[in-house]
Parts: sequence; C-alpha cells; structure tokens
Amino acid sequence: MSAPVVASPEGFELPESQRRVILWMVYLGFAALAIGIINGLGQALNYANIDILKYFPGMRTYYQGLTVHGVVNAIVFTFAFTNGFLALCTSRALARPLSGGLLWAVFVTMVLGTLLAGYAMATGQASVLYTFYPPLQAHWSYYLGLALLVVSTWITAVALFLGVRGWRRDNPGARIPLMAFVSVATYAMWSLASIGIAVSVVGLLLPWSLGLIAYSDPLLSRTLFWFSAHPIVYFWLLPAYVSWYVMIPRQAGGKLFSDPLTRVVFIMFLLLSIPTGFHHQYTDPGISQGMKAIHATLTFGVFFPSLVTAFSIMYALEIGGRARGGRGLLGWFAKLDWRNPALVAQILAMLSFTLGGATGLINASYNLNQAIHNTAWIPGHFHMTVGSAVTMSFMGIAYWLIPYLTRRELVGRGMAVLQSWIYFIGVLVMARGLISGGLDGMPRRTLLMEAPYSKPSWELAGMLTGLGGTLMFIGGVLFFAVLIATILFGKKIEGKQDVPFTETHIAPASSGWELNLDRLRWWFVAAVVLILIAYGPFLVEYLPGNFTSPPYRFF
Ligand code: HAS
Ligand code: CU
Repeated sequence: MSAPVVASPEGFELPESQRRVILWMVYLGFAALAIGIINGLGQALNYANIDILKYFPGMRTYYQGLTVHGVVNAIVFTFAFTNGFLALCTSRALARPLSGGLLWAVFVTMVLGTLLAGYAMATGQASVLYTFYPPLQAHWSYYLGLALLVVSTWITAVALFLGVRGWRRDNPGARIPLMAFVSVATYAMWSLASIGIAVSVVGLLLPWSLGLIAYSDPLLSRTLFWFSAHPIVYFWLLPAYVSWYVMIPRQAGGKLFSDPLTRVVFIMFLLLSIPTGFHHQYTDPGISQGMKAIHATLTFGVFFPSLVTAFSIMYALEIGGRARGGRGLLGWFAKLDWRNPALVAQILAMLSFTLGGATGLINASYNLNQAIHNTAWIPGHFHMTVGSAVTMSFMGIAYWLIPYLTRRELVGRGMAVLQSWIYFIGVLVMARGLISGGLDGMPRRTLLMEAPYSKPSWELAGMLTGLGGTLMFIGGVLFFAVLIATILFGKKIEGKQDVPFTETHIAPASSGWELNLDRLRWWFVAAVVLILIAYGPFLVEYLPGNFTSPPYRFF
C-alpha cells in the first residue's frame, strides 16, 4: 500500500504573491536568527570568562544581551519560520491557496511586534529575559510586541483552519491530506496553549507596565507563562517533526511508515503538551505536591509520541539507506546521502535531539530536577532541543525551501554540509560543558566573570561551553553565507518545482475508527478537559490571586 501525503500529487503552483509573503516570513525568521547567533557567541564566551558583550553597540548589561538572545531566537525566529513554513505545507497539501490577505496580515503583525519588542530591548528597558517573570518589569512596548507576535500565530491559524474548511466543503467525506493535518494540528495545539501567555501579558503585565495596575502576582504570572511556555517547546519542535515525517523519508529515499500513526502522534501532542507546565515549577512554593505529581506523570506521557517518532523516522531512514546498498545492522546509516545538506542537517538534528530528549526525562523526574533546576544543565538541555534539533532542522529545510521560494539553485552545497557538521559538533561540545557544569552547580543566567563564588572545577565546563558556542557561531556564519550566496548568485531555476513530500507505507483508511482521527474538534475538546483537570484545582484554590508585588527595574 502506498499513498502520497498530499491531495494533488501531480503538482500545484503556489500563487506568486503567496510565494513572496512566505519568503518574507522566512527571511524575517532568519534575520532574527542572525542577531540571536551573534548574541549567543557572547553568552557562550561568558562561561569561558571572555567578555565580548561589552563591544556590542548599545549593550549595557549581561541581562540585556541574554534577553535579546532568548527573544529573537526562541520567539521571533521560530514563529516567523513556522508561520511561513506550515502555511506553505498546508497550501501544498490541500493543493489550494490560503487567504493571501491573512498571510500578509501575519507578516505585518510580526514586523510590528518585532519592532516594538526590539525597541524596548535595544534601549535597555526590557532586560527581563524571555520568561519576563514579574516583579521584574519591562517597558510596555516589550509586552505589546510579544503579544503581537503571538497574534501573528493566531492569524496564521485562522488562515490554515479556513483553508481546511474550504477543502472539506469541496471534498466531502475525504480524509484530510496528512501534510495539512499535521500542520493544522500543530496550530490547534498552540492556539489553545497560547491562551495562558495572552491572559498574562494582555490582562496583567501590559496594564501593570502602563501603571494602570499597581501590583503584580508573580506566582499567577509564572503559572500562566508556563501554561504556554511548556507547549511552546512543541510549537518549536512540531514544524521540524512535519519535515521529519513528511519530507525526510522522501529525501532519504524511503517511505513514511504509517499515516494513521503519524496522526496519532500529533493528536497526542495536542492532548498532552499543555497539562504539563508545572514541571517548570517543581521548586515554586504555593502549588501542591499533588498537582505537581499530575503534571510530572503527564510529562512522561508526552515523552511517548517522541519515542514513536524516533521509531518512525528510523524506519524511513533505514529503507532509504538499504535502497542505496546499505547492509547489516547499521550499514544503511552510512549509505544515506551524506552529500545532501537538507538531509544531513536534519539527521544531525535528530542525533542531537536524542540526547536532548534524554536530558528532558531527567528534568521531568521530580527528585532529579532538584539537582539541576536553574543550573547550566538547563541551557545544556535546551540547546540540544530548540538550539539544534529545531534550529538545524529549519536550516536543513531552508536548503530546499529557499531555492523553492526564490527559484534559485542552492550555492555551496559542500559548504552547507560542512556547516551542519560544525554546528552539530559545536552544540555537542557546548552541551557537554553546560551539562557537566550544571551537575557541579554552575548556575544559568549568571555573569560568571563577576560571580564572587566561582568554583575552580567550573573552569573546564566553562571552557567547553565557550569553545562549543564558538563552533556553533562559525557553523551559523557559514549557513548565512550559503543563504546569502544563494539569494544573490543562485542560478535561476526554470520550470516547475515542488515541495518534497513522501509516500506512506500504511495509507489512511477511508472507513472505520480511523476517521475519528480527523475530528480535530473532538480532540480539541478532549485537550480542554485535560487542561481543566491539570490546572482547575490550582486555579480554583488560588484565584483571584495575590497582587502584592511592586515592580522592580534593576537593569
Ligand atoms: Fe524541555 C526545560 C522536560 C523536550 C526546550 N526545555 C526546557 C527549557 C527549554 C526546553 C527551552 O520536565 C528551559 C525553559 C527555561 O528557560 O526555564 N523537555 C522535557 C521533556 C521533553 C522535552 C520531558 N524541551 C523539549 C523540547 C524543547 C525543549 C522538544 C524545545 C524544542 N524541559 C523539560 C523540563 C524542563 C525543561 C522538566 C524544566 C527544567 C527546569 O527545572 O527548569 C521531551 O518532550 C523530550 C522527548 C524526546 C525524545 C527524543 C526522541 C528522539 C528523536 C530523534 C530520533 C533520531 C533518529 C536518528 C531517527 C524522546 C525523535 C537515529 C539514527 C541512528 C542510527 C541512531
Ligand atoms: Cu517543559
């Protein structure tokens, strides 16, 4: 059995104006990444006691740099890339354009949001980090800018939902094509998840920064923040999973294992991403142990769809490797096309994510979390997830997406492959430093050069962090060199191009229980019920909250 994952396998041309707006979204994302990577070098070298941040124009404090690094990488880059990429995937899968007006509205909202938040950060009025916990207070434009960035994802969601609704009207009774299903499921999850941050930012922090409310409630804002900010990690990850499920099998010469299993995985993320936020608040007072235990248990649940993913992707890679002549237990792995940068970047991303996932399991374990919470271990964990699994996947996708959108051939394929290896080795070296330093009590979010309590045993960990971060920076610079050379000098591609998409070994059924998988509304309601179970008791007990903290502006 073999079925393609899109509605119109023979081809579909994206209207020119949509191609352009998606290209601008992707450009905005990578422009943000460029700023973030430069800042990242400064952050990593801090651990090696080398201060380059002081040479950055306008950079007043360490926390200003760290805020810029977190916001532009984790919010602007990821949101802009995902809004564009998943709009393209949905449109292609359904073989119909989305609303061009909505897509331009997404882009304009993102630019406004970035400018507003950027203004506050650049002028040193928002050195509150990307978690913006009150009572630390930022300029109102920071909160408004972040709110607009979230709104841009909601407009994208509307464009995707309308696209699927129109398609369903025209194709009654047909299964939603897989590539559209996984894109829409991602936005369904995030639309629900982002409510927490929206309530906190618009309802509490924005009026507080404008002086309309005198006091804040740190625990309530932290809880609303993590309601959204745990699932945000899956909003970062799932676009990479879309590529790993739907495109990588094709690029590796294999096949997707199963259409229904892939849908189950994305539904599990819709159900389980949100009711797990307290695993970031194990050390917060004011939340009962029982509630923390529920979130810990569900966190182990949300680990499961990633294990299924590892199995599915390995299946596709193995088929591809064996088709190229690979033999034996692991011979197929060596036979994969290690000269295709789109594939290489993403396989290395997967390898890094294997370690990122394992460290996540340790974070989630309540008693082990006590040893590593707020230490350098945590940035060690998240650079092996968002900092490499996601970032390298987006880089790998860019290696076909930028040629697709600009109609220019990739320039410097060899350099693109080299770039992936340098970045990958860099992230492993850096994570080795951060992880071992964290186990030894080395703190995160601390300017070590000024810390009076530095331990000699942190020296090696700090040096590895600085060295790894420098390699990542070099890998990043090479990535941008390839990108810019392609945009400026790439040979024009004549004729038709298409998004790479795979065929699936187990096709979607046209009758039976499987049809329920496509009833996204039901799954959405089920997700709301789980959220009520996981957050209801705390909120009932805690609300209306304790608004007693006056604002602080230290930096
Ligand atoms: Fe996490 C903290 C738990 C995944 C990001 N996480 C963070 C923070 C960030 C972050 C940014 O429970 C810090 C926030 C802050 O600033 O304070 N995390 C988890 C768990 C998972 C997990 C259980 N995290 C992610 C992902 C992220 C991310 C994904 C970004 C994209 N994390 C935590 C916890 C904390 C935390 C606690 C709080 C800690 C504290 O105290 O502050 C799981 O979802 C991970 C599941 C992953 C896997 C790996 C599957 C592997 C795959 C690749 C397959 C490879 C192939 C190739 C096919 C099970 C799919 C193989 C080929 C061969 C030949 C071998
Ligand atoms: Cu989390």
